[in-house]
Amino acid sequence: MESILNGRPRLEAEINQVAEVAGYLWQKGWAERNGGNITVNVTDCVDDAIRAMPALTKPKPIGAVLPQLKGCYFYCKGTQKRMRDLARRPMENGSVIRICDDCASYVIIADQPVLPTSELPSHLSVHNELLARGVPYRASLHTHPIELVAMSHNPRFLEKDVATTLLWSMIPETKAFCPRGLGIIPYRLPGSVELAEATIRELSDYDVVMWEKHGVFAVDTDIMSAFDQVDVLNKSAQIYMSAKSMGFEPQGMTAEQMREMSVAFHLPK
Ligand code: 2HA
Ligand code: ZN
Repeated sequence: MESILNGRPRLEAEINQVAEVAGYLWQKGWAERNGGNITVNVTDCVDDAIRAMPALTKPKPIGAVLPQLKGCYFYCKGTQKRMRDLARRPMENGSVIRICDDCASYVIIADQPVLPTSELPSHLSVHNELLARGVPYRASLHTHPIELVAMSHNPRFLEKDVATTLLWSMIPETKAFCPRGLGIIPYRLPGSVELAEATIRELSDYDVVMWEKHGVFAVDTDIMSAFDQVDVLNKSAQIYMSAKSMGFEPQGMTAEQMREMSVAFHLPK
């Protein structure tokens, strides 16, 4: 079948990585039914032939004006699509969109007119902010990691940096590979403007943020790295819960051991 991926190895590699991560999300039990979203800014992989491709749909409003996104292209998971299906057939369960010159609407250009994720306004607002800040982050991930979501049902873990400090202290890797920690966003309606705005604010201090009693939102240079950050945090949450279910409060690494990690790995916090 004719696909935008044919003859474009860089774009194909990017989409294959999305498919691989979608499979992991399903295998981990973090992506029930249509749960979770992925968007990747693929503008760097776009050539003149793609720029000339006709739109498959009429322009649709994004719901926000996002000036940094002028002429940008994104791969987006489709709304109501399952991660486990996307893992096998990414171009049937997601699509490539082009942001129109008004910076307020988009068209779908390939491969099929699969409507993008219900969280498109929040995802695109985040990408707009990442470009405005000049950071090299191109991928955003929303998923429902079981143990992290369970922790968010305890008000103690919603206080600033309490969960971060605990999770970092469970195993040295977590601080090394999620060095900015886990931001916390109080419960807001899924898909709401309030949730999008709070997410953008919190992402200036963290790469991964918790949506209370719902899931996490992560950003990084590519989708595998965004997944890895969530994975190390959730691994720590699993270690914490394993210790608790053995009947004791885990000791955690000491403050001195954590400081030693920060110095050795030149970590920001
Ligand atoms: O798109 O997880 O929060 C499915 C979701 C929305
Ligand atoms: Zn969700």
